[in-house]
Amino acid sequence: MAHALEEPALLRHVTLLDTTDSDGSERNALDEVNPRGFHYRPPPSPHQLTSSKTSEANLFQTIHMGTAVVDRAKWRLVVDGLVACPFSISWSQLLQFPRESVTAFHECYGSPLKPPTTNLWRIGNVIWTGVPLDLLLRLAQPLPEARYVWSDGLENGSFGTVKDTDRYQKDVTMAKAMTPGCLVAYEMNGEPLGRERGGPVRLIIPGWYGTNSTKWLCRLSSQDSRSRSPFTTVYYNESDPTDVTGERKRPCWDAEPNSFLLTTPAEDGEVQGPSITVAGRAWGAIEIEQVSISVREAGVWVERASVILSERKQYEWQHFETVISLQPGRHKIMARATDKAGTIQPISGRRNHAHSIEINVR
Ligand SMILES: Nc1nc2c(c(=O)[nH]1)N[C@H]1C(S)=C(S)[C@@H](COP(=O)(O)O)O[C@H]1N2
Ligand SMILES: [Mo]
Repeated sequence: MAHALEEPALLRHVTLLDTTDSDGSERNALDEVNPRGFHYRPPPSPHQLTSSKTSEANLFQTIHMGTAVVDRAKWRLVVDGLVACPFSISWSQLLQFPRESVTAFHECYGSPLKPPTTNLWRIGNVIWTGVPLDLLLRLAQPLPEARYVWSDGLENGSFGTVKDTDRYQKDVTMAKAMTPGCLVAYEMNGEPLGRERGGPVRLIIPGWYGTNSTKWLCRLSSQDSRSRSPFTTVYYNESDPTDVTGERKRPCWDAEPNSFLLTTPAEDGEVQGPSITVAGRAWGAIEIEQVSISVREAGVWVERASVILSERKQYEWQHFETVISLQPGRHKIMARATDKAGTIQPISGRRNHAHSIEINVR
């Protein structure tokens, strides 16, 4: 992005720090964690996600340890670590920076306490607005060895087997952090971020699972290694399905190709045949190229249609629609997405396994 020229002028809007490692005072903006404990608000079922943009009310929420109640007057974002020019920014300083918006699917990886075999449809598509992440990082001038950016959330607490952790912390590669669309966000769908959404300010890493988009953001630290937080080691560090030994771990970063069947036919709905409109949405870290529609016949999936998707804007989910012909009776229909790198959604055994529905054709 062409942010380099604006940088010197933007230094007026930050407070320079004399240490490259924060003293932790940014954490004073936390008033309390209330309520404490895990909170999950499910989305509607996939076929009810009929609008192309997901409203606040229809977007799932996932909170591990509790909701941070943040004092915006005390809030500061520290940008430190392996950088030449560490600084902090207050809320009013942040508003002096250029703002950008990104339309992106927002998908939860699913519970890290459960095996990766259930497809949970924790998905939506929204517009985030805030300051481009690369702009803030460039202003701090990361050293060449800084290959990761650690992001800290203000809350503390317990989750699963991990007790009394002082913060939520995630990491993102410097390479990804520098790409367009990554934001230090303060609005969703044009509205200020609510408390449960991570307000006043959260990180957005579009294309990656939601877990990487740290809410109640207070620190961005450039580092030469991955974070050792429970949320990057104990959790969200899964067995790499491409490793035959099953021993290698990989971070839950890029969202794998995924899709769901939408509007018509609705789950268990009865529809008039023989021409059936099959529609849905597909998404992934890498743009989806095509979706194949199959019908279960005598115990096997038989492909009936292959839809080439139109070009994706930013990281939005992509719509697909096609017509297939079905005889009267009960039918099982499946959608399977393939991304531009050629990765196909698995039929079973993974969080992103293909969605299928059953319909009665008249
Ligand atoms: N600080 C903090 N950030 C967080 C979380 C959290 O518990 N604490 N949950 C993560 C997870 S797992 C997801 S899926 C997204 C959910 O964002 P949402 O609740 O706005 O949908 O936030 C991520 N960021
Ligand atoms: Mo999540």
